[in-house]
Amino acid sequence: MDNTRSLSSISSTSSLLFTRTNEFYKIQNRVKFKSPRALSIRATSSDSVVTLLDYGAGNVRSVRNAIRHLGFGIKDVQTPEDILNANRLIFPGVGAFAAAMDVLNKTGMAEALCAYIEKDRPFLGICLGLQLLFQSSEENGPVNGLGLIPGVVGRFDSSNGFRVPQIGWNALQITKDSEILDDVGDHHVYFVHSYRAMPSDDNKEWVSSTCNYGDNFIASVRRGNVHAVQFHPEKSGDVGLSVLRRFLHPKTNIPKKPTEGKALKLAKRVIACLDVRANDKGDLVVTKGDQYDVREHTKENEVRNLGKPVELARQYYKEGADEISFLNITGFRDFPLGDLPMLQVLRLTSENVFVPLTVGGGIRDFTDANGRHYSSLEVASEYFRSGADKISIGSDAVYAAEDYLKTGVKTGKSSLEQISRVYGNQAVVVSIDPRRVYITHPNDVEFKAVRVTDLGPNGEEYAWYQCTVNGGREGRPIGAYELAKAVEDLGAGEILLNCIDCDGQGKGFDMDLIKLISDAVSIPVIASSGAGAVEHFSDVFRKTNASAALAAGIFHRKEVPIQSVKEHLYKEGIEVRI
Ligand code: 1PR
Repeated sequence: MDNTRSLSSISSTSSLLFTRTNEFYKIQNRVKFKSPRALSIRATSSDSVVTLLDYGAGNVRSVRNAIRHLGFGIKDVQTPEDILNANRLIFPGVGAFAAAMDVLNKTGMAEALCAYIEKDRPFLGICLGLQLLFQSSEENGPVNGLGLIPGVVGRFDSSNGFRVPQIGWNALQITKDSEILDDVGDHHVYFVHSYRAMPSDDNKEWVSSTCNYGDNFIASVRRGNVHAVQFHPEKSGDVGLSVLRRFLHPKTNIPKKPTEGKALKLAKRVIACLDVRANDKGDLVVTKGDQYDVREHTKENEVRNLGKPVELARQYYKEGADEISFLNITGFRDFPLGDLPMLQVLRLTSENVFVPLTVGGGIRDFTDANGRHYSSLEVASEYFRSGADKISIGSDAVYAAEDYLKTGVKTGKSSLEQISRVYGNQAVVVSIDPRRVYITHPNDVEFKAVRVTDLGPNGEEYAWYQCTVNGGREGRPIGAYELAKAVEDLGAGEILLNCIDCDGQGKGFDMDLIKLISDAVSIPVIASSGAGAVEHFSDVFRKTNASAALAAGIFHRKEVPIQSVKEHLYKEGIEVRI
C-alpha cells in the first residue's frame, strides 16, 4: 500500500490510539471519588440493558459483541454509582491483577463492587474478573484483591511439563448447580491465563466447577446471583454464548440442552490461518503462497485470490475452527494503521465470530511522513481494540531476539516486551518464518542443528533452521531454536512456527523442526505449514509437543474441511473440541 495515501487517513485514527495506561488514567480522572456505602440504589434501568465494567485494559470488544448478539444493550460504568445501580453487571477483567486493583481502588469502584456483590445483585466476572474476587494474588505481588472469596491466586506450575500460559479449550468438572453452566456439560470452554485460584475448604461454598491443568483449579464460582468464570464465554463458541445467555435471562425457562460433548482435558487446537494482503486492484484478499510466493505463475502474475477475509473467517468459525489467525503479510513494508481495511476486517469478524482472533503483520515502531511516531504498542492497542485477542510479531521479534542474545540484556523496549508487559504474555504470539539449511555436520554452524528425517539434496544428514524477516525475503544470523528460547525469555506467550520449505506443499508438517522447538520452550507452540491431509494433524500431535496445528491452503481450497480434521483426531483418540 502507498504510505502517502494511507497516512492521510491516519489522523482520524490517531485520536483512537491510546495505551492501556492512558486509558486507566482517563478513567481515574473521570470517576468521582465518593464512598459508595453512602450511596443509595436508584430505580433499576431496563431489563434489556446490561452494565459493563470496562476499565480499558484490553480487548472487551468480544464481550460487547456477544452481549449485543444476544439482544442486549450495554451501559458502560462511568462512576461507582453506575455499579450500584446496575440491574445486571458484567465485569470482564483483563490485564494484570495489580493494575486492575489499582484502578478499582483509586476510582472507588472496588468498594462499589463489594457493596453490589454483598447485596447479592446479579454479577458475572470473567477471567481476571473472577480472580479479583479473591483475597490476594501472587501476580507481581502479593497484591490484595477484593477479598470476597477466601484464597490466593497463584501461578500455574510449569515444572510438571504443563505449558504456561494455559491457552486453549479445556473441560469443566461441575461441582454444583450453577444455572449458567447448564448447557456446558461435557463441552470444552476456552481458557487463557497463567494464574489461577485453587479450591479449598474455605472457599468450597463458592466453587461451582473446577478444571484440571496440572492441578485442579477453580473454573467458576457461584453464590446466589453472583457468578464468575475463569474461562472466556465470549470466546467459547456456542457453548460460551449459552453461558452468557443464561446469565442474562435467568428467569426464563431455557430448556437444558442434552450433553453431546466429549471433553476430558485440554484439547489440541485446529487453527485456520488467513494470509491477507491488498491485491493489485487494492482490494484486501485472502491469499496463499507456495513457499511464501503468493503470485499466480501466469502472464498477469496476479496475487492469488482465495476469498474475502471476513466471509472466510465466519465460515471457518461455523465449521469448528478453534481459533482464526489473520496475517497481514505485507505489514512489514506497509504501516498497518494505514491499512484501515485490516482493522475493519477485525471489527466485522469479531461481531459474530466467538473464538479467539489473532492478528499479525507490521507490529513495530513506525514514523510517518509527518514525523509522527507510532510505537508498536500503539499499533497493537489498535488491533486489540478492533477485536484481536492476540497479536503476532514476526520480523520485529527477530531483531529483538538478536539484540538480546548479543547483549544478554532485556531492555524492556522491544515491541515484544512492551506489549506483553501491558497486555500480558498470553496476548503475544511470535511468528517464526524459518528456512531449512542442510549441513553435513552439526558443528558446521553455531546454531542448533537437528538430524533430519529426510536427507538433504546432497545426502546431508543435518539441518539448521535459519530465521527470516520481511516475509521470508531476508535470512538472518539466528536459528529458530535460539529465537524461540530468546522470545520466550522476552515475554512471548506462544509461538507460531511456520516453515518456508513446507508452506503450501501439502506434504505434512516439518516434524524435525516442530519437535525441536516444542521441546525447547515451555510456552505453547502452534505447528504451521504443509498440512495436506487429516493424517498430518494426527501425526504432528502424536510425534511432537505442539499444542495446536494451523493450516491455510487445504481449508481455502476446500480440500479438507475443518470438521473432518476434528473427526479424524477424535477417532484417533486425540482430545479435540467437537
Ligand atoms: O514480519 O511482523 O510484519 O509479520 C509478517 C507475518 O506475515 C508473519 O507472521 C509471516 O509469517 C507472514 N508472512 C509474510 N509473508 C508471507 C508469505 O506467505 N509471503 N505468510 C507470510 C506466512 C505462513 C503461514 C501459512 C502456513 C500454512 N504464511 O501463515 O498460513 O504456512 O500454510 P499451508 O497450510 O497452506 O501450508 P511481520
